[in-house]
Amino acid sequence: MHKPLRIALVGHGFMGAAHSQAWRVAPRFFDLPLQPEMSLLVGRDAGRTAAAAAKWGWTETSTNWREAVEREDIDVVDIVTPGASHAEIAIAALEAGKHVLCEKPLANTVDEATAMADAAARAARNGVQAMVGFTYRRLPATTHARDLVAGGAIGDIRQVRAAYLQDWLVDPEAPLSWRLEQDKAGSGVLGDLGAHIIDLAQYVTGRKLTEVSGTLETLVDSRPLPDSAGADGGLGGQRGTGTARGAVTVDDVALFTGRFEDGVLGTFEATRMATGRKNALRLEVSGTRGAVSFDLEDLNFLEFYDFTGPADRQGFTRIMVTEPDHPYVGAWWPAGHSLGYEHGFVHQVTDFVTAVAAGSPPSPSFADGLQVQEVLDSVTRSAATSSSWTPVG
Ligand code: SOE
Repeated sequence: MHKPLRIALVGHGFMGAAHSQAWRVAPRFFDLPLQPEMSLLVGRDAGRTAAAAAKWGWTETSTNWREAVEREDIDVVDIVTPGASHAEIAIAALEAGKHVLCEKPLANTVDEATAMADAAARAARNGVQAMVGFTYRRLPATTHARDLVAGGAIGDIRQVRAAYLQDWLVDPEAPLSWRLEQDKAGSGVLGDLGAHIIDLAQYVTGRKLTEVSGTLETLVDSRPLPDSAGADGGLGGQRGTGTARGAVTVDDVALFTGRFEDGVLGTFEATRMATGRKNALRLEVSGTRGAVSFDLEDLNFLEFYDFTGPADRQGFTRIMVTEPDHPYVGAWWPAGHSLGYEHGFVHQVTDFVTAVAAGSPPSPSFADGLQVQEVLDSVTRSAATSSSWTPVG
């Protein structure tokens, strides 16, 4: 039996469920070097927190996140609250010597993200680890895409196309939620979905964005209030029965062009207005020898184009990334037995626990999260000033 790793999860909405499932399942499929224990679930409302704890299997509950930070019998603080509280909780936890896993985007502002990255750097000197949850890096197909690109399979990168398309705001009567309020979420679709494609494009290409030029748009600026606080920011959901409306204070469409450090151009589109697209994160990287193309709505596949083969046999090959040799797959089912959305979260905690046990910095680090925050901030500044190219950082 491995040494226990006692986890406190702060938050229990959509991401709380995804992380809870990951903590529960990871040690059953992966041979983890430490044994995660689901010790404490923290939420603002005692009744709802207790119900979530019973559903997901957390031993104790609290309505005060400081308990997670102060208790000696907690090793990891996992943060899945709206972005506005990430910095305060993460910094306090790191200063108390807790390892921290924090949902993306790392924070709501560059200043907060900088303070978090500084706290993580200080904590690292004492063997305390911090990681930001860019989950989509940890799907077998995206990791395989990264490996193919790094191994030269597509040659020199010529162009990048990234999009994250959802449609839950197409209906002007879809209710308000915290994701649409700037004081809680920081930004709208840019930070929520744009952050994912920025991270994934940089991860798969192995290159950082250095300048951007963008536009942000709020197409529906007020929405009906939901009936109860229970509608905690799930995507879409039912509108309330009353007539009261609240202001939407963030963007619902974000478009930008980015230049990577070696001059390669990319286009980025993040939207909740893409009618019919439910959760379509798409990334295509074109190179001199080939291309890779991924779509989250078809996540067991990676398309690969080999530009070096005979011309009469060229075409995108749909690689089914479900063989035991593919990243992460060997721990799951027999070959060809597909994986789903939640597996990325299981892989995330697996990699996190492995890094904590090894005493080595996990990736993506808080410094990586800060760099994504700088890209988001540059897009916002570019949009606000209508300037063509705005440097990152
Ligand atoms: C969490 O990783 C997250 O980014 C959510 O916040 C988005 O809204 C979701 O649709 C994709 O995942």
